[in-house]
Amino acid sequence: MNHILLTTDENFAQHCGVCIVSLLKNNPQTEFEITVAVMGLSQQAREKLEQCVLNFPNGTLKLVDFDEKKLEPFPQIGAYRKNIYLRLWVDEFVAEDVERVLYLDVDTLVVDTIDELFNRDFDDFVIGAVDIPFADCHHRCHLPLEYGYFNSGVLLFNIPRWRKEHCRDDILNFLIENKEIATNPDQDALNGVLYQNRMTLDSTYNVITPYFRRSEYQQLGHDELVRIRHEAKIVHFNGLARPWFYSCNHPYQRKYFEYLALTPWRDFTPQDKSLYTLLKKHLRILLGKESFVQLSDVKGI
Ligand SMILES: [Mn+2]
Repeated sequence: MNHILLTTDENFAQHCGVCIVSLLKNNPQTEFEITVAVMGLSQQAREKLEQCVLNFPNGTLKLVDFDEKKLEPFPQIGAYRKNIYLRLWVDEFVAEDVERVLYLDVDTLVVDTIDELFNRDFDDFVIGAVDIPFADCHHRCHLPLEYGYFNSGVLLFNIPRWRKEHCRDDILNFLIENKEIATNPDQDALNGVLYQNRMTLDSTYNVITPYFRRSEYQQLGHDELVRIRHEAKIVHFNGLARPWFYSCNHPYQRKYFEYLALTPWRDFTPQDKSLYTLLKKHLRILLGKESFVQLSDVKGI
């Protein structure tokens, strides 16, 4: 049994459901116990999330209510809401004997098999995560230059070590000491505390938005960019590239709606959908002004 953690509030429940469906649909040979830690979620949204797993024999869902009081000592930084810290309680959301948990941001889609993450040797690490190329956060986060800086949207947790080494307490201390500089709060703190105990996962496990822009990450080289786009396993709609906005031209927007159709939120209509945005969306592509590559370019279809 493989364990997955997601966290959501009412606003992101739909995206959480889409992410769950994408995971189960693309990993039919793997069984998952999915824990969703929630804060202030309506009964209606709870029922919808539960319905998301019903058509899949390979997934069970457990909703856990998070006690907001636990967040009190954590600083509120910038525009970030404190619910970004929920993932840090990963060890409390799963049973005592669980050793490995994959945390997924709800703005991700699982688009391929990921069972390899659960089978690889991981004992020497506390966490597994994907590098952000050319991240310029080392000075800000007091990181030695030889270590990469990882994105916190996809995290593989070694639960016994996370628990034993009191990582959550260390992260809280880091945040209290560095609240002026930790402008990506949870991500900076995870990097700041765990950089020496992190397994670097291949970029295909957290393909962030810039990989799909025509003009970004060119320094990685054409072959590497094409490899990561083609072999993407987890796509992360980070930054402003939200597929639930109609005007977004991220190549995986189509996939978002494909999985959305398998959830109780299937009747969702993007707020910005209009004749104007429809024309603009397609004209951008026709006129060669779109910064995103197309899914046909990515997958050769
Ligand atoms: Mn995210």
